[in-house]
Amino acid sequence: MKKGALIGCGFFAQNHMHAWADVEGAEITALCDRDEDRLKATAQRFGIERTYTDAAELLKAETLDFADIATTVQTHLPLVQLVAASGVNIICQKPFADTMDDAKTMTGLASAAGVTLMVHENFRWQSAIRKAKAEIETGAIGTPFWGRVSFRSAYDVYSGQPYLATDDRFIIQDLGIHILDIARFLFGDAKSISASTRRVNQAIRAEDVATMMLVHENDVTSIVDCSYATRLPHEHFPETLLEVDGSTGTLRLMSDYQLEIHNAQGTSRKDVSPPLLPWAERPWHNIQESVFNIQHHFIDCLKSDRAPETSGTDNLKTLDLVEAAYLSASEGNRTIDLRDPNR
Ligand code: NAD
Ligand code: 89V
Repeated sequence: MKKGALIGCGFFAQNHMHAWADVEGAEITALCDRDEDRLKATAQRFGIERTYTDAAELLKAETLDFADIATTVQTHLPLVQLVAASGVNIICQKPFADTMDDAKTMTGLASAAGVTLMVHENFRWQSAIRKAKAEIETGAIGTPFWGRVSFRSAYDVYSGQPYLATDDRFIIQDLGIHILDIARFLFGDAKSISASTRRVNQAIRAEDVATMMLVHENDVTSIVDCSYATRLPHEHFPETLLEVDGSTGTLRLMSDYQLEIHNAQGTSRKDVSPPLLPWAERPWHNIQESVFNIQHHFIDCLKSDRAPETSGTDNLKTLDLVEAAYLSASEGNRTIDLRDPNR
């Protein structure tokens, strides 16, 4: 049994706790939050007796295999520092870091301490996305040459996550990071990116619309677009839609989890809806399922001493896309050569 502690008992951590209860071979034995009310509420909800308001105290007192850091980005570096110094494996929420320097410091600390560090980059773990990727890999549409990964909604994300309305950066750093990661997952690493951003909702601080164009190392061109200002007749938050054109056919992941493949054999359509886990709530159930899937993967990796798919080191490439997208948007959509260290 891998024993873990959750650090940060806020809005999203409740999903982590439900998922941990379902992951075979893992057990959360202690909780930490500097907010006593949140700590107490989560401890009561999940029946956890050992609680701490200070992560250093938690690490001194507990014997752990892993720590699950579910705080917002500002505290990731000090917490990763503390956990790695205790020789404990780490799963850390996205966005991993505010800067590439912080991210590299964290991967360096984990590597020096010999601990596994995985970023909780869960969107690529949604089963609909994985089924789409599996179709591409079977050759159903030939060789992909163009793709679109799209998330457009007018869902009120600000009520659950109020910091999204006041942070200096919004949609690329919070949501685009997932969508860019899916583009990497489907088409591989990118060699260039350009981006444009808009703030449509004047009640928030930063951009709520972003359109990015990537050229991948295999010459696939992809469009990654995100919006929280898009009022559709059918709101499908939090679905990510896909369009992939290949040399012999096309793949579309449409709303309501409809996966369509068109090729010389004809057109087929499959329902790839995620399961509704017993603790999940619509419309969040696809994200909640991906939380279970990624946490399950983390424990598998610990058991088999493998690097996780979304390791800290892997996530540096997704973060680089985020940084380059902001740079491009701030310079009139300039195309950023991701291989150029001087940019
Ligand atoms: P939140 O503010 O609701 O919760 C964070 C909690 O961490 C708070 O209770 C706070 O008191 C606690 N905390 C902060 N610093 C601490 C410290 N040093 N020691 C102990 N406790 C500390 O935030 P949230 O909305 O739950 O978001 C947390 C992270 O999860 C964010 O980075 C967010 O981007 C991410 N998130 C990811 C997804 C996803 O699908 N992957 C969805 C929502 C949120
Ligand atoms: O990932 C996130 O932090 C969330 C959500 C999935 C709603 O975009 O903001």
